Amino acid sequence: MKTQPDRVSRAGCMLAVFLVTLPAAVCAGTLCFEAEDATSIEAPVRIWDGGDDPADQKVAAEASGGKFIEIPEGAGDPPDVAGEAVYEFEITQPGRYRFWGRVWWPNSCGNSFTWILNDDNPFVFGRGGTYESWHWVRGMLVTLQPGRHTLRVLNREDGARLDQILITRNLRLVPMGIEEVTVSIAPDEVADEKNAAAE
Ligand SMILES: [Ca+2]
Repeated sequence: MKTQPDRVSRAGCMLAVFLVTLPAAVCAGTLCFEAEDATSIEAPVRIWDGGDDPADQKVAAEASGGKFIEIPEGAGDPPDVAGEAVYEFEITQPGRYRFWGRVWWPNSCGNSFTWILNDDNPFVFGRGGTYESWHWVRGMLVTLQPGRHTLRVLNREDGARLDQILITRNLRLVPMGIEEVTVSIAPDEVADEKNAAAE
């Protein structure tokens, strides 16, 4: 597993957002976690399986943690095929939050997910025209109250890939490259282990 020694570099920052089970230091109200650390995943959404295709190996090498979630090519689209990754996180400060996702699109037929925050209406995330490279895409701008929230990333088009998710109160922040992971939201002992390593 790739080590991330830079996780500790912002340890002195103010606490603004953290996971309910294990608080983690974050800067300026920004929470960033790995897409592959989903609380739960339902097929055909899957964590990249480490295949030996050289092109996929290159994509993985440029992903944070060397992993990402994806809708496999040919998996099928809704309503015939569902599937989702679910993320649960804790907000401690009320305010306006911008959501971002670090994505890799193969083409115009695989450049979106459906994101649903709590019980909000579905948000079509993506549809950009940058293909075959990791880049950040802007998501919802929402007002959040302190407490636990759930983000669902649903299958919308096969071929789409998601590396990191970033949630921030800094509305001027534009993420660049691989962002520092502030907290692991993976369930149970996996998250505990990763968060302990990051402290
Ligand atoms: Ca990742």
